[in-house]
Amino acid sequence: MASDVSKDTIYAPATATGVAGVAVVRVSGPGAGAALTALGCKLPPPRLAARARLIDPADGAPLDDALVLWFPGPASFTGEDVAEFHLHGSRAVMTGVLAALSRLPGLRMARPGEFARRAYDAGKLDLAEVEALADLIAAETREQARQALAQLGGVLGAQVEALRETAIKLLAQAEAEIDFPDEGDVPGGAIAAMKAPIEKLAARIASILDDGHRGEILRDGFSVAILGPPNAGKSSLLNRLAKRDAAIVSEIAGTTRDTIEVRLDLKGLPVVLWDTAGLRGIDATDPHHAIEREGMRRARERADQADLKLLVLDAREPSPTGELADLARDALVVLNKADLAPAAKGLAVSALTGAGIETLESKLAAIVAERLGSRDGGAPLVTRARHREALEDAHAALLRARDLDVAELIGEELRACLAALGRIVGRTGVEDVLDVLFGEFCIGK
Ligand SMILES: Nc1nc2c(ncn2[C@@H]2O[C@H](COP(=O)(O)OP(=O)(O)OP(=O)(O)O)[C@@H](O)[C@H]2O)c(=O)[nH]1
Ligand SMILES: [Mg+2]
Repeated sequence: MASDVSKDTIYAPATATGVAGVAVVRVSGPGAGAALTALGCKLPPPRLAARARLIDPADGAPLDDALVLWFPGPASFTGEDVAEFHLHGSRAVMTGVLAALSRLPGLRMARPGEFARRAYDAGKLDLAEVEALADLIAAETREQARQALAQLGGVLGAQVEALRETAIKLLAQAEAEIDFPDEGDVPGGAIAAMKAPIEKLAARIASILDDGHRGEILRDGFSVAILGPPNAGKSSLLNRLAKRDAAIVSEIAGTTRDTIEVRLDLKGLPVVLWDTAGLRGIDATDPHHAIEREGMRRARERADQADLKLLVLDAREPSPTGELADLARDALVVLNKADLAPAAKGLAVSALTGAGIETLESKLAAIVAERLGSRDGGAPLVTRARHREALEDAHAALLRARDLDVAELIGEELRACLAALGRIVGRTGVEDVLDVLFGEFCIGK
């Protein structure tokens, strides 16, 4: 067994607490096999479920009639020996099994994320995959789950690995130039010859970054700010789209002050709706309007942050003026209260009756899908700001390297590029440079 005996054996419920048909307890570490036998199970064949009557080792009392699984390391999620108990999902059974495990020597309750941490330490997952695992567990919509699954499949890690390989080769060339500067035919020729491949690598990273932030938007939700004059029915529309009474609605103009946020699953796509205070011209100094002014400030802030502005107008007054006319230029304009203005033209809806809402939902979904859809059919690689920052750092280092003419300095920048790329998958990457350097260049010649 490949387990490291210096490590604790950890255990924890793998399923949410509460009453359920089945609840899973996972054990990982050198004592996992002993935990199975201590609770009265024979070690089942690897990766095959076996039925087992679990008993409390303290007094032999029955704990559950369960299924158990045995994953000897290293072919397991954490790379260690892993045991799983698939229990009846009651609090009493769960409590009994956890208590029995806690009394076994060398076993302790896992800390949050500790199983994934061990998988990462064992090289089973790179950092991007650990993040993808977290995203998959948190996914609320179909498309988020798909993206997380692609990431969990290692798409980003594979790309980064390819970029790193190229950068390592370039660094090896720079190092060779430092050690043996005069071996080329033309002085400085080797350095000049590096410019084009460095530029090409920078361009590859730039094309990965040029993705319209699709991955991050899909992960965080596409934000839609609902804007418009007071009383247009913005909050009513939010409630209608959310299918619940999330925001207060009243006939008093200026009802909404704080921004209200609602998350929606719009045809598999994650959308965050922001309801905002109505925008109108008010006296900027009148203290009676202080709260409304603050509400309007927040509304404008949301308008700037949102991925899409949804401008809601009263269908009886469909021609905005001033600030609202400016907003209308790059907003999706909706005419609400169409029940009161049957002749309204454009995207007419009624938050009151529900008329036109399906059309609006389809329109919204189409806009979101278009913004999140890929130009080349591929899933976006960058799903977190952390990836983007690291790739931007790597890109910047390459551009600096391209403009340098001293091998030592070029080497420095290439190392910075490698370090930035390494951060994505969670490694530093100096040792492998040496391997390539000695492997590719015949030092003793
Ligand atoms: N007839 C009709 N009335 C509506 C419709 N939508 C909203 N209303 C009414 O219009 C009034 C204002 O609705 P709200 O949803 O509070 O409007 P708002 O745009 O959020 O207003 P503020 O928060 O004050 O900016 C309420 O009395 C609603 O019942 C609609 O489609 N048809
Ligand atoms: Mg409102």
